[in-house]
Order: sequence, then structure tokens, then C-alpha cells
Amino acid sequence: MTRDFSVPQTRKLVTALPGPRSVELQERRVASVSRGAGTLANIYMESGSGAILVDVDGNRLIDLGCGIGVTTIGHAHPAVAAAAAEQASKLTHTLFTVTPYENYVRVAEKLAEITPGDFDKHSILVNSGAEAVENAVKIARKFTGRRAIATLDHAFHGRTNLTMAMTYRPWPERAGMGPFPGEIYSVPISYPFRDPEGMTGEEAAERTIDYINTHIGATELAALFVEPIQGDGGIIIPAPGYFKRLSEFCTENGIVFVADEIQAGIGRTGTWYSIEHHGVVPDLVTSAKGIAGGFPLAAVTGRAEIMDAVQPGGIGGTFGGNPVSTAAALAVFDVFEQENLLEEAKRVEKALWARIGDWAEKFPVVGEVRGKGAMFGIELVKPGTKTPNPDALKAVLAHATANGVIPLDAGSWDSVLRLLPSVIISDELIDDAATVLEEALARVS
Ligand code: PLZ
Repeated sequence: MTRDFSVPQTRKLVTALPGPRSVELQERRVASVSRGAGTLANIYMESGSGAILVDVDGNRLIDLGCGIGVTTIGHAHPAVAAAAAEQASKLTHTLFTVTPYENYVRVAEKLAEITPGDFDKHSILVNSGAEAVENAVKIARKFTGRRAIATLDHAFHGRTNLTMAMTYRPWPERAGMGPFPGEIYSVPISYPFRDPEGMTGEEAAERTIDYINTHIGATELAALFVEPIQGDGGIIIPAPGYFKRLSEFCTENGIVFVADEIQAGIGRTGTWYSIEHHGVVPDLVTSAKGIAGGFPLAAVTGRAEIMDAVQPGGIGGTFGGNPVSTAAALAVFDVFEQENLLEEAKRVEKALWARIGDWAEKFPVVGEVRGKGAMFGIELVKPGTKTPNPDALKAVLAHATANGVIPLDAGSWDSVLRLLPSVIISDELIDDAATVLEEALARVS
């Protein structure tokens, strides 16, 4: 289909990057914003359309990150802008738990329809991914009467105090900011690139299960949280069969299986939820990021009997599922259907494989290219080894951002180049961005 973009879908640099206005803003920022909010590239943005961001100096940049997987349908989609503006002029807030409104119910209905599983599903809506994960913990504990929570190595589940305890790496996310709550256990994941050669998904699952049995005890465990495709952990895709075996183990032992789909869900990988690639139906699913085209909204959706274990008043929050965010989400769902965006995600996957799939053969610093839909990771290593190469990643990011391409970093060792472009990014933009990244990879090789 042809789309109308308010900005041409091409990269165009009119200044060095960052440009003079960005440099000026950066000086003001350093004087006013906490350095704790670090940034990947100090290029200040003014507008966007489709897969292009326009900075304050008029440069057009290719966005390969979508603000960490949020603007999946493209920047400033006109349908989302119109829905939010219309809702903002009608009603911006009542608090659903004081006096409700239809948008909230419609989003819950839609989530019941698109999440995996053919059973009654209920949802709650909140503001952020971390808040969704926290609520999933509360719900799973209330339902099971158990306390322990397991997460997978390399996981990212958020930055609140509870979700920090569920997030794998200490630096820079956790360092110095504890104490964190107890009864949270990180268990081994299936990481095909780093597991022993030939290890199957089932074998990796048995390793995880053995760890649970010997460190936690299956009957103590309330929930197992998994990202079916890990995002911040470095686009780790567990081996086939891994999640199937884990979900059987959870069912056998009364453990709630939670798919954290905050980064990989809502169509990014060519299916509504990335757990679908593993052929598994989770008990609970978290959604956020891409769900509302950039407006803050997140959800927990799952089996009605689990979601309803919490007493009325046991879950809440002032802004959760607010009228404008939910209006935006309903527009996102419509756009997905009207523009056939699940298919577009598959097109992006094909175009990426065709363009970057041979990088491990071409560049000695590339250990592996892996991905699904519009979610790819390029793991960088010291040539001839599997030793992580964070210096190479730093150099690639510096070259890319100086040349108007904005990818992301990832991985427990800061050595995975992460691509989360919009699913409407053109093949031409993929080609142009890949050329810039290749220049950088050739230099560091
Ligand atoms: N679960 C799987 O990917 C957010 C965080 C950016 P919030 N990941 C990017 C940053 O630097 O904090 C994420 C995720 C998964 C939970 C979260 C948390 O979602 O909306 O950021 O709270």
C-alpha cells in the first residue's frame, strides 16, 4: 500500500551530527537534567514520520530503534494523532476505578482477542511496562498463595524497585540502588549462541528446571517470567522446544507462566505476540511499548480465574488506562489491521535477512545475526572467539549516529547491536542504514 508521510522517507544530513542547535540544547540539558538519565546520542529531535526522525537542525535520520520498540507503526501516525486529539478535547481523565469509560473496556476486549489462548481472559491497564510486571507479580502471588518469582538470566523487566530485582545485570541499572525485595531468582536461559554446541531446547529447559528444583523448589514458585525473545538482554531467542517444556513444567507444578511481551509483543515480530513463535500459550501476558503509538499504556492480560484472584480495590493507580492512551491504542489496533502490519513485519524480517544475514561471514567482529520480524540483534565478539566486544559496539554506534542512523545497544556485556525499526520502514531505508552499519563494521573488523 502507499502511505502519506509528512517527511520524505530518506536520510539527509545538512549539518554535522550533533548539529549546532543540538549542541546548544545539550549544554542546557547538562545544567538542568540529572546525569542518571544517560543518552545514546545527544541529537535532539523535533518531529518524525514513518521511519524518519527530524532533528532540531533539520537533519533527517533513519530510526532503527523506535525509542526502544515503541513507535512500531511509524512516528506520529496520523490515525493515532487524530484519535488522541479528538479524545483529548472530549475527556482526558476520570480514573477508571472511580467512574469508568468505554475505551478501557474496548482495549481489554481487544487484548482478550489478540493474546494467545482460547479461554476467558481479563485485563488490567496501567502506565508503564514495569508497572505491568509488578502487577503480574502481585496477581500471581495472590492466585497461588506462593511468594517466589523466577526470571531468566539476561532478563529486563523494568526499573522500579521490584522489577530491578527481576532485571539481570547490575551495571548500570541496579548498582548502588538497593536493597531490592527478596524471593526473586534468576535461572539459566537457553542462549543458543553461548550454550554448549548442539544443546537442544529441551536440554536447556531441563537445566532451567533443575536449577528451579535445587535453588527454589517448584512448590514454592508463584510465577516464571520469560521474555519469549529477550530485548535488552540482546535479542536472545531460546532454542525450539525450550518454552514448551518450561510451560509444561509450570502447568504440572501450579506455577503461573508469564510472557513479558513488553518489547517483542504487539506485532513487532510478525505475530501479535512473540511467544506464538514458540507454540506456547502463557497464563499471563504483559503488553506495553508499541501498544499506543507512543502514549503511555501497559497491560496485564490472562486467564480470567488468575486475573480475578485479586480482591476489588487490590489493583489500581491514578492514570492507568487513561482515556487518551486507550484512544491511541484503539487507533494502533485499527492501523495494524488496515495496513496489514503483521505482514509488514514479516517483509522487514525478509529484507533484513537478505541485507544483513551474512554479516557473521563477512565481518570477523560479528559472532551472530539473529532476529524475528522487526527485532534483530547482531552480537559483536573479539575476532575468532565468542568473547563479547563492547568496544566494537561503541565504535559502531558512534559511526552510525554521526551518520544519521539510530540503532540501539543491548546485551549483558553491552555487545549486541539491536535493531528495532518500525514495521513500515522501506526496503530502501533498510539498505541505506545497513550500508552505514557495514562501513562501521568494516572499520572495527
Ligand atoms: N519488560 C521486556 O523491554 C523496557 C527500557 C528502557 P517500561 N525495556 C526498555 C530503559 O532504559 O529503561 C521493558 C522491557 C521488558 C519490561 C520493561 C519495562 O518497561 O515501560 O520501561 O517500564
